[in-house]
Amino acid sequence: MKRNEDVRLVTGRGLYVGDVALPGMLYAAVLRSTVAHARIRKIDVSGAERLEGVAGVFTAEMLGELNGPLPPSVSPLPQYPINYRTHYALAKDKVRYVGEPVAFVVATSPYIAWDALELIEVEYDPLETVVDVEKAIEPGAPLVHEDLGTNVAAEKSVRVGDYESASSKAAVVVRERFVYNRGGGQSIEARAVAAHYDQREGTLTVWDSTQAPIPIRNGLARLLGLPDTKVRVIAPDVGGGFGPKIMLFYPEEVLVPYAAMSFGRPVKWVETRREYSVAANQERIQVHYAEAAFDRDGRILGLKDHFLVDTGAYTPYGVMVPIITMCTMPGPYRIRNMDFNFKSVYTNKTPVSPVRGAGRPTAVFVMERLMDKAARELGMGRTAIRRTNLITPDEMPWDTGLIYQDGAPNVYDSGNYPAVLEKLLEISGYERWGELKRTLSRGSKRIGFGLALYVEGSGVGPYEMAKVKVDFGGRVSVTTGVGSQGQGHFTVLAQIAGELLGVDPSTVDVSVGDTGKMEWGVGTFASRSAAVAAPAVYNAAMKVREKVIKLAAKLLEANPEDIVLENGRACVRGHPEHGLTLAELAQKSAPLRGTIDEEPGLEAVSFFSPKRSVYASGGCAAMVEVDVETGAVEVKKLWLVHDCGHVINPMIVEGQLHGGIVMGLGSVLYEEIVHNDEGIPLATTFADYLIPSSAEVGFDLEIAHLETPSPLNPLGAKGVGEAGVIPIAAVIASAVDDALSEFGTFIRKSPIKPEDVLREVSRASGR
Ligand code: MCN
Repeated sequence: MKRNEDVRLVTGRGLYVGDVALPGMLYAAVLRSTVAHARIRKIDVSGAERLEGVAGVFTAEMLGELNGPLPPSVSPLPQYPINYRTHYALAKDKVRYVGEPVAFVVATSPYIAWDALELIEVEYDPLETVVDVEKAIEPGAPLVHEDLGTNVAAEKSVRVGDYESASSKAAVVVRERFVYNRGGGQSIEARAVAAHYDQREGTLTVWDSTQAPIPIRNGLARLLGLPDTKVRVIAPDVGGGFGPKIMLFYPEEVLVPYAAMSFGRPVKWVETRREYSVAANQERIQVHYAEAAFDRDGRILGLKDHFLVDTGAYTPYGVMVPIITMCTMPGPYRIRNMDFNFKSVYTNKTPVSPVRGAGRPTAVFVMERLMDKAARELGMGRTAIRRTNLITPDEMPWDTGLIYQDGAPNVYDSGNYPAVLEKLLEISGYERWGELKRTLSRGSKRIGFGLALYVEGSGVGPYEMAKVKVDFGGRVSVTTGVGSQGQGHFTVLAQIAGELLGVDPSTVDVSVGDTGKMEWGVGTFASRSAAVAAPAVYNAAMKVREKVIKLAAKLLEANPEDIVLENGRACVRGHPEHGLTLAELAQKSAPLRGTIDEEPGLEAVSFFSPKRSVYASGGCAAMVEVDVETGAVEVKKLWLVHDCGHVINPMIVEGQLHGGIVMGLGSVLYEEIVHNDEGIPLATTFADYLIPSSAEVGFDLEIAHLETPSPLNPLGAKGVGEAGVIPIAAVIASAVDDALSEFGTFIRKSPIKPEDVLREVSRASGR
């Protein structure tokens, strides 16, 4: 089936926040810090206030009760304590990164608002900056938050089994320092917020390009002192999220509604691309000191990984990223002894929160690099060492012994990792890798093959809710809180309700991300809509189905077991002419006269709350060409085997994997957020921050699916939205090393830029 949302979107009928236009609207612009670390001595807004068309200028002092730290986006887990520090809506006393909001201007046009920013004078007393995460934990490093006395926001040690004793018996211990650098999620639409306060009704309506409208509504109501029935947050069409739009709150998400209430006029703020490059959260940046111990046959005896996560200036998302990294490290391997330690470290940079993959690409990069290195040292094949260590289906459910981001045990619910590996070798023509490497390498160009395996905890709870309804015209509708940023929810959720109620899914209306229609839910992140929101739709649709069948059986004088729902009708099995349309049944369920036995209407609300996360898995192989003279890496072919349990919509799943893979390639080959020693970001446009274009993704891509249904939800589904991105850095590093095997290189860093390749070749070959 085609995607239900596409005709509307490709014919320009989408509604993005930028499209929201209301009479009397004012426009906002944000003055951002141009320095990474400084005390604010003075802010003079008088020049801006005098500019014609400026309605008002805010600084921290003018925000009254809002002049305090914003609430964190996630509640702390008792197992993982943290010294939270979150943004103020506007910086007070001190700025801690380039891009931090300092003042907020509201004017009659966006151009006047931007002009006014130039008239605001800020005097900064510069402070020493701390940019590098390893230097940030050294004694005497400048402190991002002086009151803490340290830059360490959180430190956690976790032990499973006894690594020291296991490694003392090892034949080989491989050790490395790995660095995965900073990157972001680049949605086509940057962030945007519009708000309107209706003074007569006392209601606040906010349009927000967010992945989590319901938590934003709940938080805004509390912050602004309104009952939550008076606050409606709508995430209309959202032009991509990729993680950074899952904040509760960004400063602008508070400032725009506050300004709308202060002026009694609608206010809109639309972020520029350049602002996004410093003000939208980023991720990835970690440094790992990792080692793994193996016996002579290549069996893993234990894994040790002490790592640093650069969390930037604040910790809005707590320690979710390092927890996910840690829990992704063991991957599909049978590892009984583990020793982890992570530190989440403040630096003078844009804050970190999950970006598609959320700490997993780093974990897979580190783990798979260790596997490759061990294979090399043991003289084993990269495939053989993996095969030796894979958890088998009869060992499921497999408890890693760790505690996951939802506070529940990190237990793999299902999966068939040996089958993933064998399928990957089959579709990638593994037996011919050596021959192709020899025959296709020529001149300065070397061909190499890589492989990487992974397990991905997806579909975290706590719950989602859905409403399914058949209206008097027989139209089926689904309402859920989880917004779509492009994932295809308008199609997949329609499919689930349509199939259970016997109607064509393309006729099912799906409404997402509007607290005026659905008040309960959490949001679109952690690849959870298939595993959490879709089961809620399933539960609600099942309730409606039962109601339809019961009513039809009564009216048709038949047994409920004999009622079938198809083509928008409820009929007696074998007698399609003996039936009623859903429209007729809906009308009869809520008549204008007489009495009824049940609640009126063919409508039901239900929820789904998973006990734990569900664990998807996959394997990726790549063929690359590396030019040893220029250092350029070109992907020639990529194969991915993925298991997200029952695939609800194959086309959408395939599209999600394609998108993820391309994002992964950006992360490992092109994208890097670089800062100089003063904390000034050096790549703030797409001329400097390279994202893959169609020229870079013209390679062959083959995807195969395995389906081991999850026992933890009624659809057997596991997540896929982040899956493509997760193995890419690992697989490309493995392939680059293979291509450069004559030099004996070992890639320890992502991204792998041409200069890294050349440096690695010279280092390894002693040139
Ligand atoms: N699906 C399916 N069968 C499965 C699993 C999923 O048909 N077994 C479908 C789902 O119904 C949904 C899509 O595949 O339509 C992705 O499902 P899921 O893995 O549950 O992920 P979410 O819908 O929760 O989306 C979140 C995920 C994340 S965390 C990021 S980041 C991300 C991503 O999705 N951001 C995206 N994919 C994105 N795709 C687009 N176009 N834009 C983004 O911002």
